[in-house]
Amino acid sequence: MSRVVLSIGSNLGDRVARLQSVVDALGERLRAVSPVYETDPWGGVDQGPFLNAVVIAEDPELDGPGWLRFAQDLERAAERVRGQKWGPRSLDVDLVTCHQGADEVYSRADGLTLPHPLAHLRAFVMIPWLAVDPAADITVVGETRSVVRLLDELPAAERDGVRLTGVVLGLPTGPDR
Ligand code: PH2
Ligand code: MG
Ligand code: MG
Repeated sequence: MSRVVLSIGSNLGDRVARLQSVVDALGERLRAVSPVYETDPWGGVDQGPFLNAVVIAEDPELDGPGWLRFAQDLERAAERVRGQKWGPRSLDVDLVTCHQGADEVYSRADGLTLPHPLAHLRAFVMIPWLAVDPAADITVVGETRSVVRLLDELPAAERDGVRLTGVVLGLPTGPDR
């Protein structure tokens, strides 16, 4: 069994529909969905605001590379064009952390980077993550760090750039829900 934390974002087109597509694709593997936040663009590219959320999911079969393929398939389905680094996108699905049983997956190979090397610098990842897992932690350069503390260490302006919206992503419906 693997458990993944995904950061999802969109700043092009129907942003809510793009985020909802991830929740829909996870179906009964979904364990938690954060509120949706509108966030100032991070990374220095002049572009429109993002909608961001974090989802937590479990799957009995998928491993790290499997979750990466899942994420890339969804980005493709959203007609994502690989453009400018940190630039606008219809849908971005990033793996933040992945646990295989009790073990945190560590990878720097084949395009699979886990844990996400920038998550601890991004209020748009940490604020939604804490909303669904107040005890979240992440390994930063070999050290386990609490996400609450990491967020606290960011400049206030970064936290202020993440604003709660009233948008709620609909949970998947199905025969066993
Ligand atoms: N994603 C980026 C670059 N900058 N800024 C915000 N606020 N949210 C994002 O999801 C985001 C970003 C590229 O992945
Ligand atoms: Mg990203
Ligand atoms: Mg990405």
